[in-house]
Amino acid sequence: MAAAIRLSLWHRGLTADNPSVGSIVVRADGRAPTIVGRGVTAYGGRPHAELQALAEAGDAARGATVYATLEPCSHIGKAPPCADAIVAAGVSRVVIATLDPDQRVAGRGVAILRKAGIEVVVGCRQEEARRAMAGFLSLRGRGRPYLTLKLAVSHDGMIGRQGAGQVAITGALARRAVQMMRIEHEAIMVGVGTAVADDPLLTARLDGLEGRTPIRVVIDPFARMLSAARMFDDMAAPAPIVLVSEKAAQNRIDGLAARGAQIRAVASDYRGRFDPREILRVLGVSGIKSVLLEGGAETARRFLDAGLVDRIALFRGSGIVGEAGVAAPIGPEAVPHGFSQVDAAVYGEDRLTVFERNS
Ligand code: AOF
Ligand code: ZN
Repeated sequence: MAAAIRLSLWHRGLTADNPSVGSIVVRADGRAPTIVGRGVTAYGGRPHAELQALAEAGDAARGATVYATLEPCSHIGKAPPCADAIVAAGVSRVVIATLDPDQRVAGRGVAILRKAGIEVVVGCRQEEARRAMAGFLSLRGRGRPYLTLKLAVSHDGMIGRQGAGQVAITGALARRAVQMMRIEHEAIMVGVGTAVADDPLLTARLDGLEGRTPIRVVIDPFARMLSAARMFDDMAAPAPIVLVSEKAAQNRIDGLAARGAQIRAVASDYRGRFDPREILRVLGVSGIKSVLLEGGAETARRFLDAGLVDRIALFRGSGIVGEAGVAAPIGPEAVPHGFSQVDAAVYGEDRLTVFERNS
């Protein structure tokens, strides 16, 4: 299952509204177990992982064990159900990390397998697999994308400097790690304050991965975003989504649309402020499973206060911002309140700590 989970990570961020599932077919035959088939959900979501693993295994699937990071599907989509294909292949045992919350599946995949006399084990490395498809599980299970807050905090607890545009808090290695994080999400989101002050590109700029820029989202109730923003210059990247309220002036909306922005209306209160919950709902309707929130402090604080941040990727730099610093939206304590540490890494002078919200 560990191998199947690693395989599933290959297509993270590339399977549209499908999860990236990993599946392997293993034969023991009284010798050391051997992998005879491997599959990962294809780009765009089809074919599913199990069908590819079975195809590679061919006749060797008969009597073998199939490992799948998600319950094999039972619905008829663009292809017949994976559970039926497993039965037809004569597999004798199926090991599943986690059940599928999709209404069309939800236990029916397991039922098909058991009814055919196949031994089924559920829950193997479940936590790890659930982390690998957190976006899918969130969208299907809660109707909203999984939200990761990325923060880069200086030694003196600041995320930037007032009026200074982008300030380097971390070094080059950590910035590359952020680029990797971006391509594993379907969307990167910033508030309009950051979009105007920093004029960020928010693209994926790693060698060989230039085509992998996720959808960029700007929270902009009054359409204050400048149509000259650099974000609109990259014709190869998906058109940025600008979330506006009914209070936004039509001429400003038109200016952004003319630059290629996808305008989405979000309900707001009488002051034109969005409920962060509504923002995630609207993104979920577009099939976006995971969002990386990149700032600024005010936007981050609002999502934190609403209890909507599922994970925090906290980079701590060694430099000092000093005068006119913008304070981080979380306190100086080692573990943010309500979160637990799940991972840590070192990038040169900088440290990354990853936290998940306590459920
Ligand atoms: C599997 N193996 O590799 C994946 C599964 O739009 P469709 O027909 O592809 O169905 C999408 C649903 O299929 C998705 O919501 C999830 O429940 C399941 N994804 N299932 O057996 C796979 N990616
Ligand atoms: Zn399937």
